[in-house]
Amino acid sequence: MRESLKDLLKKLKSLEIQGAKEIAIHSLKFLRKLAKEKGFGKEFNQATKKLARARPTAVVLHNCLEIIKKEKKVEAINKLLRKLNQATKEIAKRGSSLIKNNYVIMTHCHSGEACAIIKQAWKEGKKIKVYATETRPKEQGIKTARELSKLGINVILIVDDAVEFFIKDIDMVMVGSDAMRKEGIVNKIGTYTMAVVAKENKKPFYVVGNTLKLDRRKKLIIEERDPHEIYVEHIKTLEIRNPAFDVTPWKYVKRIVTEKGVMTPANIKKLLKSKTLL
Ligand code: RUB
Repeated sequence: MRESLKDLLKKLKSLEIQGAKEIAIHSLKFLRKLAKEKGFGKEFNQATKKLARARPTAVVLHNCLEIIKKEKKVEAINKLLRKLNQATKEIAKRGSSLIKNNYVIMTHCHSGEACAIIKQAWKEGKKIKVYATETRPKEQGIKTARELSKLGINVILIVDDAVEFFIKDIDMVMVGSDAMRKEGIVNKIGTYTMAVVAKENKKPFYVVGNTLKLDRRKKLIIEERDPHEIYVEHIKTLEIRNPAFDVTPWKYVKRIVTEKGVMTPANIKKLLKSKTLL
């Protein structure tokens, strides 16, 4: 039986399904089933709108929907799913070449693509160590720490505020991305701080992202989440803000690992000017 749209939206909004790529993959699989049963009509359009709104900053799904809207074919969805999975494999190989034996890597939140690189380096026999930030308030960094340490990788889980404390111990920062825009890299809140701390300490800051993360939307959309994720007590004069993402300016980024190669910020800015989505 097909999972209901309501259930999928709940999983997306609660972060049971999280990370730009997974958000797109789960949504595409849902839409594929819907299209097979009901075609690309009104119900399909309504579902795409709701899914796109669930996590608006992550641009992969948005880009995929633009392609599907033009092609209106199940094969277009299949092609995108294949493309996303193939991209991760390419990214893992290309990114792993940046990791030397005995490297210490710092990462933030849970990025499937950044984890794929770290796992690949481990698989290639490199001895590595990973600092993973807890990632307040929803603690996706614990997912990263569990996933990598269960493979046997030495992971050190730290609170977000300990980035500066440990930065001297690391060789590189490797984080994922929700969107790559002209303004910079959009990723989990705290990424910008990590980038500044890295720069201050002359540590290279690498970003990972498949090319469906190129964000040519005019408006930068930063999702603001439920304040209750931070604190629940209601006090009249207490305001709680919970932005989920920030934008790291390009000047902090050393290289971006994409499925098409390890790129400079200038390469990405050039790609952003071209219109082709794939
Ligand atoms: C996840 C996050 C990830 C990017 C990239 O935020 O910021 O770094 O989405 O993930 P959230 P991936 O947990 O709020 O979705 O590499 O898996 O596409």
